[in-house]
Amino acid sequence: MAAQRTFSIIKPDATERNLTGAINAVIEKAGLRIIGQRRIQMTRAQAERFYGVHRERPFFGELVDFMVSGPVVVQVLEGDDAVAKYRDVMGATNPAQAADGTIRKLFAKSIGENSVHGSDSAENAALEIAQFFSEADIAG
Ligand code: 3AN
Repeated sequence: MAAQRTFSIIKPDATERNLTGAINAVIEKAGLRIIGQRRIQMTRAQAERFYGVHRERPFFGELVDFMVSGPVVVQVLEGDDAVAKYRDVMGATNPAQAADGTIRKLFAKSIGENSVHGSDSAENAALEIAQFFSEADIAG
């Protein structure tokens, strides 16, 4: 199978607890390669655009506030079936329901402060990667 890319964010609850390396270790152990990575302070406009599909959801304001509350690490991951594989590695949105060994089971604080984002489809991965990376900043 050809290598696929997905987009990941290590969220403020995780950067605040100095967990970037621990999360990257789980990602790499699962066989995904980190082929692009940048630590940024997201602007409110970036967060609102990124989570635009959730604009009508009751937690939208809280979600945007959280995503701009501290630095995040945006990443491009590559590997066989990377989108589905990273969703497996992340675990369920609600850490109480996440499987043992997943990033959210290991590290997430709550359904909102759940440590990582991962794209839900290859199409969205391409759009999300393009929001934060130019090809010059990705080396596979
Ligand atoms: P996932 O990140 O697992 O794909 P989505 O796409 O349903 O989950 O939700 C996007 C983000 O919105 C989640 N990662 C989480 O931070 C936040 N979120 C989802 N559901 C809730 C909720 N009920 N209350 C607060 N925040 C939520």
